Amino acid sequence: MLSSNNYAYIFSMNAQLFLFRSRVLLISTIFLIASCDKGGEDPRPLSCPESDALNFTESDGLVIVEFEAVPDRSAIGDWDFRNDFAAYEGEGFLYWAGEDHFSQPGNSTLGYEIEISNPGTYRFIYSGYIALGESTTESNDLWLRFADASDFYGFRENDDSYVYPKGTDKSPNPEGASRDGWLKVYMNQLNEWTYTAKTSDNDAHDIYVEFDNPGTYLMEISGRSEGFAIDRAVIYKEEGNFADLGNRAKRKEAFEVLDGSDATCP
Ligand SMILES: [Ca+2]
Repeated sequence: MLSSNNYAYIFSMNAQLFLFRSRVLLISTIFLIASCDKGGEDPRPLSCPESDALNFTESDGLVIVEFEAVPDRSAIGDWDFRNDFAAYEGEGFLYWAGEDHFSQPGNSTLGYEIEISNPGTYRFIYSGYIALGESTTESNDLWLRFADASDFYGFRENDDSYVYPKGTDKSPNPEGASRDGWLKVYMNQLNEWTYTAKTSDNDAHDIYVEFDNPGTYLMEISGRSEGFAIDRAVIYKEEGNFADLGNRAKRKEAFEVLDGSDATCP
């Protein structure tokens, strides 16, 4: 038979267990609410699968475009949708499986609409990967054009040098290939996705695009070097967290913040 002391002990144990369970429940509830809050922030699909157009929106001076976010992956010409190597963002990446088109842009052109609400000067970089061979100067570029932007050019800060695409009646033009408003955009890093983008051969300039007014602008890419893979484009104002990203280490550190973040679909 249990004495009153035993009952008191059992009651005490039950009370402590209840208290413990209550605390667990409270912590779980707080966690759940926090999770729901995070999920409730206007969730965006990672690659806009239901979007009719390739439309991305700028927010706080930043646009993230997943190159694989195309409405129909079976209709992208000589680009291959892939997700079979390395740590990519979104659902995968595009790989140029066509021939080299070193002097002729416009092959398997893909267009991505970008909705800009904060006009100004934006820098363009992509996450690219040399996915064929082991040369830092082959399978390392694509063609890029912003035909309806207010301006589109290469710029190098240390000597205040500008280069404009051929076919735009602006000069000087980049060294090497350029045509019909397109810039050849290259990188030179092996064995990893690298955020960068340069134009003008042996004369590296960063890539900039100017949007003078709010509106929707078209970014086009087309294939240039067989074996080059592209994961995402980041188009951003060089302000705040994205100021002073001159070298690869700084870019890598800054853009780790964007790892796992969604493409900025509408
Ligand atoms: Ca991607």
